[in-house]
Amino acid sequence: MRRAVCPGSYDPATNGHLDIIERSAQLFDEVVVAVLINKKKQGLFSIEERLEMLREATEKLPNVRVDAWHGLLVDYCRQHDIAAIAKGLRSVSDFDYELQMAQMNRELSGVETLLMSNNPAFSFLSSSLVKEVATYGGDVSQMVPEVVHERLLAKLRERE
Ligand code: COD
Repeated sequence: MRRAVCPGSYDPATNGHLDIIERSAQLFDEVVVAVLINKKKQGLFSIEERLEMLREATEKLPNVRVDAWHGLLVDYCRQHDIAAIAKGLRSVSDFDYELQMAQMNRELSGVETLLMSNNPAFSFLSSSLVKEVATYGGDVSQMVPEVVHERLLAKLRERE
């Protein structure tokens, strides 16, 4: 079975993330969307909330599952027999960092990285910009899955 992982912080998932997940699901038999836990970074959403939103946003994709991991991504790949890391590239600035991580991960474990050119319609999207725009009342409904939009508005109301 050909398995890939789509790793990220997903705080929260955007339509750019979903595009890469859907395209990966067409290329691989199974895709794991892995929320990487960074204990040094306090996110807006808890890990459990991110997992719930991702599960709902990907429920129509039968070969996609969602998981969380703390530690090196390559250790997750080894433990789950995953041969490829699938990611999206938005820009040249993404490329430098993604290439460095791809080379490091290959050196550590032999796991290959597939860098997919992103859909230009989502080039400007990042979780942090979406949060910032929503915080100041901007409309992000077309930039994130519906479940994320609802949870984001609720979270921001809670914080008021
Ligand atoms: N369009 C297309 N793709 C997108 C878009 C978009 N608009 N936005 C994001 N993506 C894709 C990119 O491929 C990105 O890499 C991925 O989604 C995740 O994005 P984020 O912002 O949710 O997550 P990051 O960038 O914070 O994730 C970094 C990782 C968690 C993947 C990385 O830090 C990691 O692997 N950490 C685990 C520890 C480890 O192994 N470290 C050593 C690395 S060599």
